[in-house]
Amino acid sequence: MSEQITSKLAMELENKYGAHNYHPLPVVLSKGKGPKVWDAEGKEYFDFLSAYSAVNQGHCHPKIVDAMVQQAQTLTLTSRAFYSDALGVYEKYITEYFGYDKVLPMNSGAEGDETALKLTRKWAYEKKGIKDGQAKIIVCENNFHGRTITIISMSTDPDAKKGFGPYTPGFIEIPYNNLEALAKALEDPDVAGFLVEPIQGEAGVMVPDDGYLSKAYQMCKEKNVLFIADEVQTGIARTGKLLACDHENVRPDILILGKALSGGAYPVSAVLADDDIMLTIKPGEHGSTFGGNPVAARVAVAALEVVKEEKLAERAEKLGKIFRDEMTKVDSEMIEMVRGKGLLNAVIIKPKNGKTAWDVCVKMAENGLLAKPTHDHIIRFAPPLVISEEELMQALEIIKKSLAAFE
Ligand code: IF1
Repeated sequence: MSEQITSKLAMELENKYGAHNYHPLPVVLSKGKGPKVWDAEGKEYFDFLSAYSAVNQGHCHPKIVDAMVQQAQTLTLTSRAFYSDALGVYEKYITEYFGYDKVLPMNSGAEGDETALKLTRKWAYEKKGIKDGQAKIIVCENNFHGRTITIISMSTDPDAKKGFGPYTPGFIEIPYNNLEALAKALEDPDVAGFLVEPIQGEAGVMVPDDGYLSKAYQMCKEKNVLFIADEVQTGIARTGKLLACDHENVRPDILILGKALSGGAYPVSAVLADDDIMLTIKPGEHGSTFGGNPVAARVAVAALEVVKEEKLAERAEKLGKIFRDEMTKVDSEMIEMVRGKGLLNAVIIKPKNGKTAWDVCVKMAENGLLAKPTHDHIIRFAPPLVISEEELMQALEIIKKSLAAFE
């Protein structure tokens, strides 16, 4: 039985017994439904973080929860030592949904990225003919792909990286949204892949110039280099299209998905590619105990169905425009810039009288809206895509009222 505890006690417990690898806002959540969450004392909030875009389908979506509960009561885990009657059904569904020959199921986003890196290296040696151990992968400055040692090895963020060496070699870092730098890096014949976020989330919702992704893709093709898209955060309708790459009609050679692939119900990630890439990994060369388990498989199918049935990409597109329009009209000295795509948006905050983005977030929480600052001066606004227009307008009122408190 779960015991009911106060917010104060919940925070004390986490501080005392949990590692201090996070600095959460002082809000203790105990319930969620659609775009809203409630704290331990019953106070209601709009959730404008959506667990970093994992909860695109809204909290506790009944269809996803049903799929999860039903499968959990039937069979939860087989390992991949055996077949299951859920996995193949999911694999057929997701590959047809995104238009790839094959999928490799994993659990976390970081594992998805790791899988893509291994796949790229294997392809480099078996198909491209790069000498064993020499393959290089181009990545972008200010990237965020997760927390494993190899992934932080390609990070340029000192907080993520410092103190965790030695690092994995084999990466070339170039500035994001810079095609000249990419062209130069692509001159190296040992380059096997270019790994890129279509919009950089952690960097503060950095939207590249129109044409960046499609030109980068073409340039990779000319050099027989794999274009690898990390759509862990941007994928699954968040930016107003099913994939952020769809805005430029780019079909990545390797596509990495996570987060909203489960609607936030379960850790589910996936790597999609065609046979000539995916089949370079043979039995015994990669895997995971939980990857593709029956619950994950059923949950992911339900989560993807919800995206189509409820037209979440179209909703994100429409509501995102309203959000940016309304925010741009707000008369506050603290708003330096509003940017984003679909319902993945950020507001750059100019500190005022010592008050920063953190203080704005604390004030918004008081007023019933949760968002989290990133890099001290940026607030990300990314509600569940099921939010209604009326609710969005209510949320905007809370944001305006909170900013006004600092005038
Ligand atoms: C944390 C940020 C978001 C991601 C992309 C892979 C992963 C992520 C593009 C790894 C994860 C997270 C993880 C979360 C904070 C969060 C985040 F602020 F750090 F950058 F979303 F914006 N690729 N993003 O954004 O996925 O292994 O976590 O499932 O607390 O580290 P994961």
